[in-house]
Amino acid sequence: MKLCFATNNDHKIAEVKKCLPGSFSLVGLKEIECDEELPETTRTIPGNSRQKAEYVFQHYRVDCFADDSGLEVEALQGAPGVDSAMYAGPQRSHADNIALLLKNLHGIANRKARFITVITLVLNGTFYQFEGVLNGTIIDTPRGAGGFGYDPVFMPDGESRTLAELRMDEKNAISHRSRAIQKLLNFLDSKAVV
Ligand code: ITT
Repeated sequence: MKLCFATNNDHKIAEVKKCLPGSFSLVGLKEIECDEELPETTRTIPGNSRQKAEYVFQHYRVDCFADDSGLEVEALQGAPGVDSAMYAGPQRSHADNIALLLKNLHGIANRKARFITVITLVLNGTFYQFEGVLNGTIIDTPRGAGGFGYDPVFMPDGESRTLAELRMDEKNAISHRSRAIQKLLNFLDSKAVV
C-alpha cells in the first residue's frame, strides 16, 4: 500500500519507516512535490494533526497521514504541549527548547512528563485518529545524541537511559509515535488495505 506521511521532519520519517511492514510504501512530502510548511494553527495536538492531514489531502488528493506530537510536563500544567516545536521561539531550535524547559523546571521536584502523538489518517476522504503516549521524567542535564527534540532530557519510566541514548529500534519499541503507528497499522489491517 502507498501512503504519504505528511511531515517535514526527517527524523519522524526515519522512525516510522522502521515500524512499517515491507508491504508498505511510505512517501514523504517531497515525493508528492509539496514543499510548503504545513499549517499548525489550532491550539490542540489532535487539531493540528488533523489540520496537517487535511491540508495535504485537500491540495494533493492523496491518501495520507500526519502526526502531531508534543511533550506535556505535569509541573508546568501540560506545557510545552501544543507549543513543543516553538517553545523557545519561532526558530524551532531543539537546544533552545530544552534550555527553556530546564530553566522552567529549575528547583521543581516533580519531573513527571509524557510524550503524546496523535496521528490523523485520511483514507478515501474519511478521517481517523490514533493516539500514542509514553510516560517518563525530565532529567536535569541532556544526555545522548540520538533521536531529536526533547529526547536528550526525557527518561522513559523503567529506563535508566534517555530516549536520545536509545538506539532507534529501542526507541521504536516503546515510543508514543510507534504506539500510535501500531494502532494505525492494526486499523489498516482490519480494513484489509495494508
Ligand atoms: P511536522 O509538523 O512537520 O510533522 P515537527 O517537528 O513540527 O514536524 P510536531 O509539531 O509533531 O513535529 O512536534 C512538535 C515538537 O515536539 C517537535 O519539534 C519536538 O520538539 C517534539 N517532539 C515530537 N516528537 C518527539 C520525539 O519523538 N522525541 C522528542 N521530541 C519530540
